[in-house]
Amino acid sequence: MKRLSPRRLLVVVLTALGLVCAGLSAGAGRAAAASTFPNVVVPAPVSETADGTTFTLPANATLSSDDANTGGYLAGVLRASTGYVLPLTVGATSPGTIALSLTGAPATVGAEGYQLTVSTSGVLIQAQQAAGLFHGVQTLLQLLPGAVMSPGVQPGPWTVPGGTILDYPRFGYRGAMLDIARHFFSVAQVERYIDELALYKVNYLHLHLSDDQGWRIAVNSWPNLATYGGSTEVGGGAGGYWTQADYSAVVAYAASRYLTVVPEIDMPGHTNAALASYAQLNCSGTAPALYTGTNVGFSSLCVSLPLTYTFVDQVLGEIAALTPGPYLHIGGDEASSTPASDYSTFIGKAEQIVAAHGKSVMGWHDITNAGTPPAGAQAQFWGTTTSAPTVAAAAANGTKVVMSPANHAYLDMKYNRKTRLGQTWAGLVDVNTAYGWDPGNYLTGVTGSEVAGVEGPLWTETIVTSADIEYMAFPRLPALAELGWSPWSTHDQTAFDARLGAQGPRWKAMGVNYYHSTQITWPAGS
Ligand code: IFG
Repeated sequence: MKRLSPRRLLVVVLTALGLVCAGLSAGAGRAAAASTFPNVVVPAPVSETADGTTFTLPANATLSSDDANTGGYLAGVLRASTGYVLPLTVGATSPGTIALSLTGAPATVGAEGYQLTVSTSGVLIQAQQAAGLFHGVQTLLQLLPGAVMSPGVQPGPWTVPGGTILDYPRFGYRGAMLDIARHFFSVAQVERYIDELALYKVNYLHLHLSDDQGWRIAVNSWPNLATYGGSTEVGGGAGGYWTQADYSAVVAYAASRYLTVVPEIDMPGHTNAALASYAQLNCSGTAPALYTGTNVGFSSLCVSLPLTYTFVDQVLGEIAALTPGPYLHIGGDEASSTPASDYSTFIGKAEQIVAAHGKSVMGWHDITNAGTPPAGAQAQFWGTTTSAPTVAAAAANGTKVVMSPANHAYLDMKYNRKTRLGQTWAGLVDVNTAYGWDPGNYLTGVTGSEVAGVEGPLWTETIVTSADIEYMAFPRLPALAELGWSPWSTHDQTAFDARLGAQGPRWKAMGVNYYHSTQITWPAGS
């Protein structure tokens, strides 16, 4: 083999070195372009394109927002945990380090979606409406370290991955229900739950305001409902009730987190508290005692009594006047003490009263036994089967269906046999059962546009404190929130479980009393 001169050898080596460096840099370029966002956002966004850069929030960062409410919300969260001043300019002409803009968003984002762009110089969230900005802010917060949710100053750095997220919801109705009738909960307790629901882009809060064990909202034309009917609860405690100002405060707080309140007055069953409050509402003319047990199906309004419809009209009228949202929920479930023909008569009249007050009716899916509800109605499926002929028939006639199958979506079901709280009648529901179903293709004959969305009810026979609410809602509610928001194409149990685990540190930072499901790997210390 011919020996190379020293000069020739140097040329060969340098050439080879150059090729290697070029390859590496190209590889690095390729690696950067191929990097992906961390698998941490719940609900999973529609699309994410990482560019391999990162952005770290500087101490002198500024905020700008075209919407004062969302800008103020973001400022509040970030100032508390970063300790930075973070001056906020609303309607700024020049973008802040973090800018929330109502111009320039792609049309695909719709009313609730957003586009999030992270570059080396800052963050831009664009949406068509304020709700979209708010949802983009939730995603931004999830891209930041979990400590960002802490109420006290934490060390940074506050770094997010660079790139673009385009996102918008699959379903328009993504709800959570809280039963404040079996056990009473205060405005402050409900507002805390609202803050937690808002993290997962939930947009409806269904409040179960009356039942056998308690009436929880003041009605001026029927004052005994709250003062007497609200004076106890399951187990015999003091109960309580909201004034109309309290209810309006919850409605406003929910709206500030872009949730719409759906008030429920359950009837004709689940009405012992009302019947105990007014003897004249009873067919017998005699009021039953207040009830503090947990049986269901034993009470009924008096269908043949004209006063019953005056009562329904005045109660729903006062509540409708306090409710900006489109729905009044009339319950309709478990009316075992109402003869079937009477039930149909009553539900038909109640649906007309709802319409007369300018609202659309919502009810548990039992109301479809009384025939197809009026236009604009929503039936809430709570069964444990995957077929319900009367629901499918109503859906075929235009009724939208909110999916709450009890064996997947009932947050009062125990996680497992060892769970202290909750019930088991619909089965044991851990994270993967809560996640492992498709609301859009679950109920026979109810698919696609007939599905309004999903809701996670939390009944409170066994739930007494805010810590109890959090233990049952987290981590399953985020699973339901993802089913309501994310494209079905992103549905993947393993990927979801990893993203759910990433929520642990932020719940820890917020002091959320969540259940550490054994189906999830939780980061150390969370
Ligand atoms: N079913 C009853 C609720 C509550 C629940 C507890 C519905 C629609 C069982 N009705 O769910 O009042 O008692 O899991």
